[in-house]
Amino acid sequence: MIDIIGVPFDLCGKRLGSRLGPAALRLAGLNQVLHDLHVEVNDMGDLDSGVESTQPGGLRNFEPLLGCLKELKARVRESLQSHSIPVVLGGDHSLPIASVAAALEVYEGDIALLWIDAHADLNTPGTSSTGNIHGMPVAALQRLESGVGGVADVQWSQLLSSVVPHQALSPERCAWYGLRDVDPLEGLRIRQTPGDLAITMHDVDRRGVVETIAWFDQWMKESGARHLWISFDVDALDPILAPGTGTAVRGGLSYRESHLVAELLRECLDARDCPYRLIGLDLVETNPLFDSNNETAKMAVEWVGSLFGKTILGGKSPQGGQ
Ligand SMILES: [Mn+2]
Repeated sequence: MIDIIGVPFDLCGKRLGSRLGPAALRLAGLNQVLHDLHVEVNDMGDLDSGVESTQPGGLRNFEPLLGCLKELKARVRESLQSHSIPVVLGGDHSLPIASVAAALEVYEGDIALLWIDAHADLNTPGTSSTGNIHGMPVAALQRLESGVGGVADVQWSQLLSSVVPHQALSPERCAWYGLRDVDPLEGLRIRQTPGDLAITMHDVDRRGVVETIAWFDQWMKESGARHLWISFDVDALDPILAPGTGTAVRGGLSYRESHLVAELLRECLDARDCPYRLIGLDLVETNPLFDSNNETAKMAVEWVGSLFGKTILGGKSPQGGQ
């Protein structure tokens, strides 16, 4: 069973408009694609997203974000506790602070995170050049220090204490895929963490999807985590094919590469000896205001279909351990 949770919240992103993402993804046929795979889908509708409000000296739109994250976390927790797979439709990429936090709580820290994105989203208020919280979720989940003082520091502490569990996400349980726009201090953080896994577009160019997903599978097995959360930012895709995002960066995954990523992840998950399972998914940063004929949402929906087992001939892939 999959629970679809729409979150039309875009107040912490670079450009407004990803609040239209949940509707665009539904109109692109998300529920039908999953239904055709014989997956039971429970569409829980959309959460309230609040209105713009920023305190002087504070993080942009912190108050509405906090309200939204608390509600999302409760919804994702319920979904996980009922053994469904929550699929969170954003909205901007600040939302996984809540969804992954819920998973950390329910599974008592036994999760790993696969962050498929052009960006590492590992900034803190102190290192961010924009102040947009959608570039800080991985740092929040790891409970990094804010690196600033004043109101913003108080708010960061409030975010960590009220959303992120004390048992934070271990940096050794974070993997990135498709990176190509990483700030210098984010790069430094990633390089200084021995156990994390950062697969960049350079790696994809050089070694291809098959080998890099094999790295990921091996890393998952060595991490010992039994639960996998995937956070998929559509800006991982090449903007020539998927222009509908506020944070487009040229040189992303092609249509074929992105599908191969999803198909191979499904093969890994379906393998008889796979020690981990997929527990949840975010699908974020779809922004129809920058799109052309809803192509980005359609591509994201097809990608989800591949992740949940759609194959060209139907049935399981021959490599899937069946
Ligand atoms: Mn991104």
